[in-house]
Amino acid sequence: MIQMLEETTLPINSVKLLASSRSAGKQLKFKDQTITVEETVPDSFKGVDLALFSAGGGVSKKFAPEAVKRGAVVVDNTSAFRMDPEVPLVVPEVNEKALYAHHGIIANPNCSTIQMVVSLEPIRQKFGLKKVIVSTYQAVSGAGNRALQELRTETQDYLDGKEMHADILPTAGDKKHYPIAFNVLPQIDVFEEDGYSHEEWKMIHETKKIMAGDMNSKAIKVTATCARVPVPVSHSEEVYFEVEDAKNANVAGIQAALRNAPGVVLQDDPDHQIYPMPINAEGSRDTFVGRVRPDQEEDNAYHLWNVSDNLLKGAAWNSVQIAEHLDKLNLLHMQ
Ligand code: 2RA
Repeated sequence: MIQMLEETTLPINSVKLLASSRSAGKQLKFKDQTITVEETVPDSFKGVDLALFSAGGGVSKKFAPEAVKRGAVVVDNTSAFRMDPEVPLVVPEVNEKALYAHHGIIANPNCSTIQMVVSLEPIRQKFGLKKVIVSTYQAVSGAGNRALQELRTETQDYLDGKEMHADILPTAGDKKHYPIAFNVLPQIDVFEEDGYSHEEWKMIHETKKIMAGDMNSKAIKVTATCARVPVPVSHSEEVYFEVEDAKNANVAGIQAALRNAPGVVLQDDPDHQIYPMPINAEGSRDTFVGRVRPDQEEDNAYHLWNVSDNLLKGAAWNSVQIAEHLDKLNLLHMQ
């Protein structure tokens, strides 16, 4: 997030870095300045125009309203407010206009949702969208730094012929833990009563809220299966989608829509084995799309494969991009 702020076009005069008391006193760099991290208290937000939150839902619930009370606009990267009907859930390429309805807090969606809606929106605009079935292959960094360290340790242990030991994945919030190295885990976050994981629940309801304005909308049907793969950074997704305008839709038309879409890079040339891969997406703000092809059974259905850096477009960049769009629309008053 600091790196995205260093690169932003926002007119930033000064930056404060806030954290818990445990991290207070640490020093971090912003451009050529060294900034000391301060402990967050409600008055930390006095005089702050824009507050970016990414410290867990509990912290956001406690401090985001305090920041708003003191005049800041909050862009929240946690799930605390995503389903609040008063809080816009925004991916600028898709629903920038939802920003006009903000009351101080804007929610940044879940990483796996963001890259999917970025790749589906240009298709929806051209041909309409009825139904989506997505299967994800999500990077370990989505579960945090400790999970990434766990992947490294397990990989080394496996290569050294030692037993692998897991403490964190599939999710710190559940009872059992399994190695991610040389493995695939069909669980991201905890399971709901209906058998879907919470990550899958997020993909379904966030997509409906972003694309149809209501988390329970029936205008777009969505189903998701989310899996963790031993990739450090960048999520991949296979997306099956049904269009409304089956008569006019075809692969060339879908590719043309994607080629011209903001935030999308089309990498789709099977003859030359050109398609998106996580190792190439890391460090980019774009969502890479390829493997566009018709479904073999349904006349109105197609498939695509997308890959995006989950830490940038899936989190830090989308948050700062929201702030840039707030500023452009005059909804953020930078002093
Ligand atoms: C994950 N989507 O990849 C989550 C992070 N927000 O675990």
